[in-house]
Amino acid sequence: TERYNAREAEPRWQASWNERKLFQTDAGDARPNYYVLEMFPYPSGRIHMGHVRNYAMGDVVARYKRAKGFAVMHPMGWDAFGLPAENAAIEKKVHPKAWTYDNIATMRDQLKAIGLSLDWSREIATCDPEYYAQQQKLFLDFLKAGLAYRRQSKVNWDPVDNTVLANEQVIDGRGWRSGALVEQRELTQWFLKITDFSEDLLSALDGLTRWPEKVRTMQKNWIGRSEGLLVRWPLADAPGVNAPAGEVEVYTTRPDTLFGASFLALSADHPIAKAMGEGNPALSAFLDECRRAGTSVAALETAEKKGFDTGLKAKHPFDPSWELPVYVANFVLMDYGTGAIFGCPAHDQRDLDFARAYGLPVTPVVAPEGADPASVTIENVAFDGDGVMINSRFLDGLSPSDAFQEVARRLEADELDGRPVAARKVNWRLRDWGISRQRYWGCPIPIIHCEACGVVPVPDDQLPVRLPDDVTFDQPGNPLDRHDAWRNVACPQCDGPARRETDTMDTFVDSSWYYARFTSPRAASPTVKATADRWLPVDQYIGGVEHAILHLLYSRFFTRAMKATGHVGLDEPFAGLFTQGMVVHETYKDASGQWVAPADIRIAEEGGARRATRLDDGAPIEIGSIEKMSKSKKNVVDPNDILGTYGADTARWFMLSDSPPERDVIWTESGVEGASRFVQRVWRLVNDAAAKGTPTGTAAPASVGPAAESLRRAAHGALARVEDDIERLRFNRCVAASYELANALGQALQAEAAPADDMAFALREAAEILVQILAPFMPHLAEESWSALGHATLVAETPWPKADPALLASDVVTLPVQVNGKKRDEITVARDADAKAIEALVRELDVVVKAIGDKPIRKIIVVPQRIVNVVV
Ligand code: ANZ
Ligand code: ZN
Repeated sequence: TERYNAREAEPRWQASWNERKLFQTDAGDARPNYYVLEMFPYPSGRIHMGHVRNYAMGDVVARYKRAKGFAVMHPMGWDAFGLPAENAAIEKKVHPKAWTYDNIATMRDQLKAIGLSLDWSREIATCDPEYYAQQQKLFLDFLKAGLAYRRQSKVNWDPVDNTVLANEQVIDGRGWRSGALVEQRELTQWFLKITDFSEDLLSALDGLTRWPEKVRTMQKNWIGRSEGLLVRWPLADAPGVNAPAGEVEVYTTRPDTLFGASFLALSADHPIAKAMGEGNPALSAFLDECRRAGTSVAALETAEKKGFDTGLKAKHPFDPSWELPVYVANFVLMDYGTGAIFGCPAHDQRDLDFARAYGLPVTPVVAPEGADPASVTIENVAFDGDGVMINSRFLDGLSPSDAFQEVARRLEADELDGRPVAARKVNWRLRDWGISRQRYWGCPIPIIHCEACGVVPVPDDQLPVRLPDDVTFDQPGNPLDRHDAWRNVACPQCDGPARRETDTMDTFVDSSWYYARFTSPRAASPTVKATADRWLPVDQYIGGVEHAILHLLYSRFFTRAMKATGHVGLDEPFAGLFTQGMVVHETYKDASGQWVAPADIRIAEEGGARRATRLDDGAPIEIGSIEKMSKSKKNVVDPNDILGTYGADTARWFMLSDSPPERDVIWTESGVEGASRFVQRVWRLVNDAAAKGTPTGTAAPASVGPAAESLRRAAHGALARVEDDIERLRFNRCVAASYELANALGQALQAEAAPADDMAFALREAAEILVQILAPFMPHLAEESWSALGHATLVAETPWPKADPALLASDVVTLPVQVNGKKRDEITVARDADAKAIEALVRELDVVVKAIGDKPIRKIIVVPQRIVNVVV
């Protein structure tokens, strides 16, 4: 047989799939539907290996489900708005639109070359007016429903470039281009009311049983429901201190630790801090410093804890004679709780760091269970575990949770100026979603500002608000602000002078509903509800774990908001979620410490050690750690090179072969070569089996000898395993099962020069099953092989074969293991294992060892093929 020529075969099969429109999903299709979706790519320029892995996984599921008789929707599109296009415009002087659509064209061709079973007729790009017109309608519907609103909020302001910066453009507190210290400015911005759904977004996570546990936990933490207490602390008179009289209200989730308090701390934006800053230059400078440091939670968590003693004293709610200092501290956020805390250093790490820096007392009030209260001390690690209350007067001896209740009960009953000292409060970390971006390359917010009428929604018949093409990037700032002809319009209500909103939407908005748009991608409304409801939720969503929080949470919110506005009839967009690992690669450095690309080196094995040298001059190269493929470390392998050398099937196969899909896969040249050899091996096996096997469609012979039976078992066993493993997305195990079947088929072919009828049948059957289980993974090789086996139809149109249960009867049995009549465990052993062997296994079982403790075993009763009982 000639070698299989992937470069010739792959485009040929892709053309036949296209001709037959095999992957287009028809709205009228009566079969049960299945929606598989991979997170759509940002058109950055080229497809990278991470994309190949992601889409290869989705394609296995799509092709398998199609073979199983589902009407499969498997669409593709482009998350096409965003900052990189504007940066390209500034740096390379290309228009964002041209840059984006060029990239899309390149990447579309690349994706097509991978042979993915995508329905390209549904392709969308979020920067198409056809798409964002509908997004503008959604926004206006949300506005009507009270799910969108305007308020003042902070932005990063670059005082040199006079422009707003996105968070990723602020590097170490400075503007990325100007290097100027970034300031926080207040702007009026648009918000979406995700907090209306906090409770539901949280509780519905429990129903998402086909989501990774870790993603659900991350969402839970992000939504951040906490139960706590608002506690009012009266301020002591402070002669000589310029302070408003009154009180400080704090929010705490640990009122049980109230007797361990050693200070109060205010946010730099707290009204008291602001008022005191007026007449106090030192404090005022400190407040400025806090505001500059960045407002992200991450920035606050890592920054050194700093404070400023205001000189104010607050009185303890249980003891007015106990006065605590009031600081302004950089780790207290204004938009959480009340913007003020009491610090309990012994039981909160931030408070402890702060107390150590400012010489404040550290009093433990919770002793770990079983510890001697007298000996509990805190060094540099705060204790946040459970235990028993100490040093806490009437709380001593209680558990922290009982102490919480006791404090709440007492302070709710106590009064200060005629109102309760404390009130219970549920707090949420989740904030409303600010979507205004002062950028050009995004979806225009369809609003007009009129001097007379105020905020006026753009009327339906004037939608979409299109982005103007004639913009310039020669000055910093948003080009829409400078585009008078676009900006200045007549008010739709009074016809008076008005101007358009020049902010565009956060690109996360674009990706929050694209999965719904795919169901009716050309409709003149955001969705066609009945069609959306037929396809949604997405049965299997696959993407990177980096989107575990924001993208998924925003999408879950959008689905709810779209339901509230009549566009869909469900709450949860993604029934199944899978987060795949990354593609990683070794790194290489030359003697001067510069990164070197894998393509520029040679690696040789010498006495078991690997040594690298540079291809051109033989200079030694240091082999470094294995890292995520990235341009900066030069350890990227371009999918195009791999496709050109080995073909798409090899790349797809290797991507899914080595590691479990949720883990990282290490890209190695030897691994790819191994995959490529397997492609050729399958091709030889198939041709050999075609020659020696029975013709297509021959029925099974009446009697089958042991050798043929054993091959049939191998084939049906592999088929059943692959089916089960695809359902569970365990692709690497499918690969292993395929290798085993290929081995069994290879051995049988070698043993049989002229097979009898039963073996001829088994050879053919095994070859066909092998091709069919490979088809979702290596679809081109599978078509070529299917045709070599004499089929006139495509394997892509062929139903998934059924494993014969009679050939699956396993030769192992599972036995329950009892200790004194109580079931503790089970073991799986060979059906014909003898009592002695079973006894030996049972003695070593962890649960048995634990259950009997140090008692001697009196007897082990083994009933072969039934049960084992250990008597102590
Ligand atoms: C006293 C205390 C003692 C606290 C202790 C914790 C441990 P979660 O659970 O995330 O809601 N806190 C409250 N408002 C804050 C703000 N605006 N900025 C920074 N920290 C703030 O966190 C609630 C806890 O975070 C609160 O409980 C408060 O510190 C702090 F051993 O009060 B705690
Ligand atoms: Zn008007």
